[in-house]
Amino acid sequence: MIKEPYGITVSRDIQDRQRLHPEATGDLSGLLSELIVAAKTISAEVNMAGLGDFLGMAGKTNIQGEKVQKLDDFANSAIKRRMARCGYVSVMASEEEADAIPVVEGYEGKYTLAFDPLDGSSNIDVNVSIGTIFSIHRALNSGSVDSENDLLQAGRKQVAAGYIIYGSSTMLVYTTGEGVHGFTLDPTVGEFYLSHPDLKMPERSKYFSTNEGNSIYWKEEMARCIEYLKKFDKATGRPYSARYIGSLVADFHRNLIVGGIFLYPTDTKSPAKAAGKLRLLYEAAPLAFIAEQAGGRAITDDGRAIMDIAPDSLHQRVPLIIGSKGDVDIAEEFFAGKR
Ligand code: AHM
Ligand code: MG
Repeated sequence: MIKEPYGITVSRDIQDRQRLHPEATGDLSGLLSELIVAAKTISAEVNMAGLGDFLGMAGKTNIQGEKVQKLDDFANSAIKRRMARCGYVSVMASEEEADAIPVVEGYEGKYTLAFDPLDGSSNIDVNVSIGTIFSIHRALNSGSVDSENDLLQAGRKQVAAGYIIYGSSTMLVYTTGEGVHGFTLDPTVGEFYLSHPDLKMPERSKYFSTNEGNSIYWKEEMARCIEYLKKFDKATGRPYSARYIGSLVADFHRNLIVGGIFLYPTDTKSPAKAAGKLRLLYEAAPLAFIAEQAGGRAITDDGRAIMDIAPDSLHQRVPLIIGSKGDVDIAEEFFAGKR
């Protein structure tokens, strides 16, 4: 059966939201629209993976003798190409590139864009859901040479954030600070339609999502938290079930829809992970914005709100505890030594 809101396209939704702000110039709407075009291109390519020889490592040659571009390189280029001359963005950061990415000279706009072009890319070869994550800030000094600094702003200052999940269907989920809205791609006409208006995360859940294979490297607080969630206690809805895809967008998306807590804490596996695995600018902060807008929470394992962390570098890592508010509250108490 067709749901009531079917028929509202994402462009219409963006325009309607823009009308609520008479001072808006339309640049943010324009930027989101360009991103959506890139997302459709990536979605089409993801759906063709395997057929188009996109699987596996870059540097291979396909059957026609053409150089094969790895899918995450493709996604990175697709987004950069849309942004380079759109006039809405001044500078970008991508998980795929070490340095800040400038736009074509003369086309600098008033926003910054940080993105993970294809998160969970180790899952591409096994046909598991992957996603694109994006975070948009207002540039501090549009067009200035100090553009990397423009990208280093706290999540709390985001003007928009979202992700596209390439799963059993392709969905766009985004927020501009007025709730969280989900759109499903109808691939036959190439249009995203509003399918999940005003998403709210359940206050408590029955799912935890973490890589238990890392448990020998966890701190005691994390280990005790997970043991607690696995213990039987009918009154508090335990034990929780485990759900872990290993693809952040997919794990987050499930928790957004049905509730859940995702934990990627600091661990002692490698020096890099002493600060967590996931990246602040284009993984943790945008998902934290969405979580908070949907009634959830996102913190580090030392109790800081992800949204309030001032980044010190483009690829900074953070421990990430994110999901249903009641569940994150419980984890916070374990990490603070109160349980
Ligand atoms: P990536 O950016 O290299 O794809 O890594 C990020 C991914 C996330 O999607 C996922 O949550 C996490 O890494 C899984 O890590 P692990 O395999 O250590 O559990
Ligand atoms: Mg990633």
